Amino acid sequence: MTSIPDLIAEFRRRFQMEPSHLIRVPGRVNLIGEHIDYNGLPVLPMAMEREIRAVIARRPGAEVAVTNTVRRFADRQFTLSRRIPPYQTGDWGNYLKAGVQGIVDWAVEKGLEPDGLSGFSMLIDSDLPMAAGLSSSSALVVTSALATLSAAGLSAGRRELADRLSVAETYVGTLGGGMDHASILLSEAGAALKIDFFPLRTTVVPLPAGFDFVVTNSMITAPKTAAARIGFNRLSMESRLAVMVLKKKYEERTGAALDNVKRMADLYRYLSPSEVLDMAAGIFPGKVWVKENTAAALGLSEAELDRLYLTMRDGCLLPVPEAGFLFWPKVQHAISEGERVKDSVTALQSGNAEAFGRLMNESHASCRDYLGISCPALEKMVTLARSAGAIGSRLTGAGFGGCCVSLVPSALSGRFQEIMAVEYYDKYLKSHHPELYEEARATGYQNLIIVTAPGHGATVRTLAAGGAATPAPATAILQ
Ligand code: NG1
Repeated sequence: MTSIPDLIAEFRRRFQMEPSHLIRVPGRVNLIGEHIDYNGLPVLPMAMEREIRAVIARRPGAEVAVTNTVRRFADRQFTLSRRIPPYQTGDWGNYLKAGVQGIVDWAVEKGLEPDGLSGFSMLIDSDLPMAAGLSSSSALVVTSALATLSAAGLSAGRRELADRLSVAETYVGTLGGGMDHASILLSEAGAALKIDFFPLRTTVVPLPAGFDFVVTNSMITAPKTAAARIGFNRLSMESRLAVMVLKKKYEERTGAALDNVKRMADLYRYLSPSEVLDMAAGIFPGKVWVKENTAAALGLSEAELDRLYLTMRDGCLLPVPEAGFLFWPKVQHAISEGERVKDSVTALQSGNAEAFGRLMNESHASCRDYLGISCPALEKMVTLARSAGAIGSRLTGAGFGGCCVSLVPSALSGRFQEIMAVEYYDKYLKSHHPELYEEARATGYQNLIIVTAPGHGATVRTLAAGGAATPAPATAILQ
């Protein structure tokens, strides 16, 4: 990663101007609680010590010009306006636009005119693996949002930004939840963060002494953009539909109205998790759920079902999977994973690393069996990790590839990393994905096997007048 003085020098070279702010935004690794944030259920991630770094300067007018130290990410330039039109689906610039648009919307809601915001120049650098389930996309959204605030000299609360930016990221077309932005903005160094949603609440959770969290990158890429976003969106759409069917059936049976129920967590205001599971067991299994019977169960026409639940932001319809909607496994995962997060917090608060490790393993099995988001490479990785000494190992993030996180006794950590290097990269990857093996060698194993302590949330610092290389103390841009 480029040092901060070099990044500042590079900014001057590329833009011929002095930078005013340094923005640092970490990635996150989710320890447990996968694919349930959009169900409103709690999650337990920690911020990583890998991050995006950006230096920026305000520029006159409304142009936003962004350049990346990695040339693969072509320069992007666009105009800040009330409605910023997106680039083509899949363009990295959409994450930048999502962050800027998020602040424009926030400003308008606060009664500020978008004219009060300003364009900016930004140079980005990162040592955070991309498309690997470590939240590089949300880190980019947060970076561009903080740049927009900094250029305008505005300040915002971390919590309100986390809420705002999780909605803002849907600009790129994914129906994700709020875990990433909350973890990135609200984490405290040295601990994990339990995050509850609607309303957003956080609890600092201690991590066991004498253990390392080792993140290993399978090299199978897990992008959420383009075609892969259909796979991701289908998971959140099926969960949402399943909840609506449960709500409707309950109302029909009892005659009671369940108000404001949109997500699994909302049902828990009326029913316990095991009551929801029992009810779901009586409704979903043994039937193929297609548009016709799903629409009928909800009292909708198929056209209404399409419009209300199956239309993505770009207007495309989510296809119905060949086997029909898989409501029952989604419900089983969401309910059990939510309970595992609660049990994990209890285990960690009482220093029971073994119990937490078991819950990590159970979470992995649930992600694989109920959500279908594992793949042969991830299965190989967790199996190797457990036999190399991890007391818990699971895929982390959106899945379909990306990374695993393993809980490893510190005394075994060095040996664990050597075994993973040889057994996964040099043997498995080389024989099963030779092209990825070459890429792994070029990337360097130190960027693929990452031991990370829990890091702190994003920071914005002003750079001393004249662009002195030493950042001045944190400003109040983030409160
Ligand atoms: P990653 O791992 O960054 O692709 C995505 C979602 C999260 C969460 C996880 C799965 C976004 C921005 N991120 O994260 O909200 O649903 O998948 O637990 O949509």
